[in-house]
Amino acid sequence: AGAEMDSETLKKYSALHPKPPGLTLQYGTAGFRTKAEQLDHVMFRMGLLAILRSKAVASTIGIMVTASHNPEEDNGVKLVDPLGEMLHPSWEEYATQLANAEEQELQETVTDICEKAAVNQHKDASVFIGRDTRPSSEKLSRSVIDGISVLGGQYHDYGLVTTPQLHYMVCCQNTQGQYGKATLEGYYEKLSKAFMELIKKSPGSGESQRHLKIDCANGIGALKLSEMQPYLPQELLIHLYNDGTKEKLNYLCGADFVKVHQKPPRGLDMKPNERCCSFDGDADRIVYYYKDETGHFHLIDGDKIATLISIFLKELLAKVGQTIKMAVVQTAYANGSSTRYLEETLKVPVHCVKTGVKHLHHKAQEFDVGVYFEANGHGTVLFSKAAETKIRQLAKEEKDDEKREAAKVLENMINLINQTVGDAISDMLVIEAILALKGLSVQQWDAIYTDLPNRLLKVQVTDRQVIDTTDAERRAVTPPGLQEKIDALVKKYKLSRAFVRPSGTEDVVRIYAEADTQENTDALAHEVSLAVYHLAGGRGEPPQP
Ligand code: G16
Repeated sequence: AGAEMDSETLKKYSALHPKPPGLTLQYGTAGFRTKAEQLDHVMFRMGLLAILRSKAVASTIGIMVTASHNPEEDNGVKLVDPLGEMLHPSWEEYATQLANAEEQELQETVTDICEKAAVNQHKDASVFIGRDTRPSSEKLSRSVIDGISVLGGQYHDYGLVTTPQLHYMVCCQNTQGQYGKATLEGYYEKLSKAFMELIKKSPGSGESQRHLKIDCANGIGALKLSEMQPYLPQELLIHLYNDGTKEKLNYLCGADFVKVHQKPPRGLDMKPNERCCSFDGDADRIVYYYKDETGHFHLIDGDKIATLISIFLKELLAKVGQTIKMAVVQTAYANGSSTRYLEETLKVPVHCVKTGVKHLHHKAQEFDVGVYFEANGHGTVLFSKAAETKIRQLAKEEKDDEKREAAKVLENMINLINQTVGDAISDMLVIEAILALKGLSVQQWDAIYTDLPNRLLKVQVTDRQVIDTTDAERRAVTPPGLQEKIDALVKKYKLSRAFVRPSGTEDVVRIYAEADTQENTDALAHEVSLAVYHLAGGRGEPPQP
């Protein structure tokens, strides 16, 4: 049985990870995230929290030390729930309480959480740990281990892994291996096997090789892709760039950089029409792109990934002839053209939720097949238990050849997709398989619909929490007058839309705008950023056009 908490030991260990007095951190879009040097106490305390959570749900819990797309100097922590989901929202409050308790209140806070969350302290506890390649991550993950040890929990340290790999491990462990083997080898084998089964059926398979250039953001993706390379079939040749040996993590490269700046990453030379993609710092996001013959850059973001996957799955579901209902979940950042295409042309219901994978994941669970993607390239597909069982059964027993074959393809898609969370490696293989099976070039994929010109900007304000939003973040409720101002600005342009929201991972306010031309979009985005600067307490120089 798990050890009871010894308050003297807690005090002693906590003193080794002291909280800077007065420092308050908010649980953000994906856990705590800030400058690495402010996080030692948070990591220790999240080690404590993971044990409490593990005892409360009698399952293994995951902790990932990463700040994903943020600059190298930052760090952060993501907590993983039993089936690989993000930490349940009801526990975010406990996480915040624990992270912000002053040294002398720590013991009391732990006891308080145990009471509120009905934690049975006598239960066993187990935690899986992973970390990204940031220089600060190793030390911070040792602080996590200190927290775990104080409360007498078991742990397994996976060391350097991608965030989605850790989610996968946790899910494997808690499903007693049903989801897969909880090892890196198990992960590589599961995905590569499903991928091979899929592309076997593609036209010209065995003869042609597919080349893909990958910008690894100078992060963990490079390490894990090179480990995976020997498992991949010869049909897919991956070429790794920005592998972290020379340059800084996420600096002028990576999925976030490419999406926000709508230009290629540094360090990857692109020939016309070559298919390229970028991972982010912890390999849970992916975007594709190419350059045409005129040198024009084309971004294929999360919305186009969701569309490609939806088209493919819809065709297969029609073939198997079952009433399996599919829906797509997006956020306010989704390009207006993507939503229109999905609803009007593909005739798939679309739902809009707040930013953050936790919100998309939750909504997607309502459907037989829920495709969710953020425009920034973070997403996956969820299959309900019932849909999965039905598909696996049809793949085995269906007499009609065409139906059975379609069910088999769906079954392999289920095996290839990381259903626990968005996963750049898994998403990449899903996309490569679909393109191969449908015989689509990157240009043809891009041409499914035309994006409305769009722009993402950031503005710094003294306190970003003065902005409160509603309607899945599409309208600002405070500060007074801001939404009215945005409405008036949006009216000046055609096909226009704009919204603002405080980031949950960086100390900025994010601005999104789209309109009929890039010029108008940029003008609108700039005007909205000035409105934020003036009405929401702008810091530093006013935004420049
Ligand atoms: C995290 C979340 C994503 C979110 C992104 C930006 O991504 O997991 O869901 O879209 O932050 O969030 P915000 O606009 O609130 O800063 P990552 O890849 O950095 O973990």
